[in-house]
Amino acid sequence: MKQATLATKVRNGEVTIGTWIQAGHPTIAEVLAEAGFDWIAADCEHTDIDMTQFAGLARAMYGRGPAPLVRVRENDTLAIRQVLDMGAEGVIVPLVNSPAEAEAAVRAAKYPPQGVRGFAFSRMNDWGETFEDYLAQANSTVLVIVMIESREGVENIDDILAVPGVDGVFIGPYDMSGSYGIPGQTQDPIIKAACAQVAVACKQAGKAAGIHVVLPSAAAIQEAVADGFTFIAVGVDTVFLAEAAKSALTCARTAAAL
Ligand code: 3PY
Ligand code: MG
Repeated sequence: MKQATLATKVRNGEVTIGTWIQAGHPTIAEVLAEAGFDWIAADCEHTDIDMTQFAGLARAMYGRGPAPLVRVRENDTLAIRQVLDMGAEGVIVPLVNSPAEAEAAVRAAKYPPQGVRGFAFSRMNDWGETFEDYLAQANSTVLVIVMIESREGVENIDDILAVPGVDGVFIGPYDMSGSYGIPGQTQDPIIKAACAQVAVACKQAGKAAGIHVVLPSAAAIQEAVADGFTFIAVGVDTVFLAEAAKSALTCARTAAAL
C-alpha cells in the first residue's frame, strides 16, 4: 500500500505538475514515472484504456514516485470504484455540472459513512494484507477532482466547490467551448473569461484549480500559474512522442541535406 502524499500537497495549495497518458502500455507509464512528475493521469474517457490496461499502468508507476490518477470514463460509481481499487490515488471526473453531480462523484470515491464505495480485498490494500490500514486512510487521501467543462458547471462553480470532499476542479476547455456554442474556440474571450472565473472561485474556496497545458512552454506554464492554476497537467504521452519524432526527423532531414 502506498502512502498518499499528493492529496496533502493539493489540499495545501501547492503547485503540482502532472502529465497525461492516452496509450495504455506500461512502458509509457514507466518512462513518464521516471521523469519525476507529481502525478500521472490515465485517460479512460477518450481512449481505449480499460481496467486491465490501467492496472498495468499503475503497476508500472508503483514505487517510482508519481501518484497514479485516472480520468474516469464518466461520473459513474463503478468506474470510480474500480480504478480506486486497482491503484488510482484519485479520480478526475468528467462533465460535472452541478453540486448534485459533484456529490455523486465524492460518494463514489469514499467509503461509508461519507460515501458508497464498496469494500473488497483489492490491489490498493495489497489484496487484503493492508485492508485495515488502507481503510483507515482512504477517505482522507483519495483525491476527487471534478471537471468543469460546461456553461452550467461554470455557473454552478461556487456551489460545486462547496461540496465537501471535492478537492479541486480541472477545466475541460474543449467541451466548455462546445457548451458555449463555439466548439473548438478555446482561446475565445468567452472561454478565457470562464476559465478565469473558475480559477478565481477555486482560490476563494481554497481548492485546487487544474488545467492542461497540452503543448508545454515556459510562457504557457507561467501564465497558468499566474492565473491561479495549481494542478497542472503538462503534455500528453502521444503528443510528446509526436513532437519528439517530428523534431528528430526534421533534424535528420536537414542534416542529411547538408
Ligand atoms: C476538454 O477540453 O473537454 C477535455 O476534456 C480536455 O481533456
Ligand atoms: Mg472534456
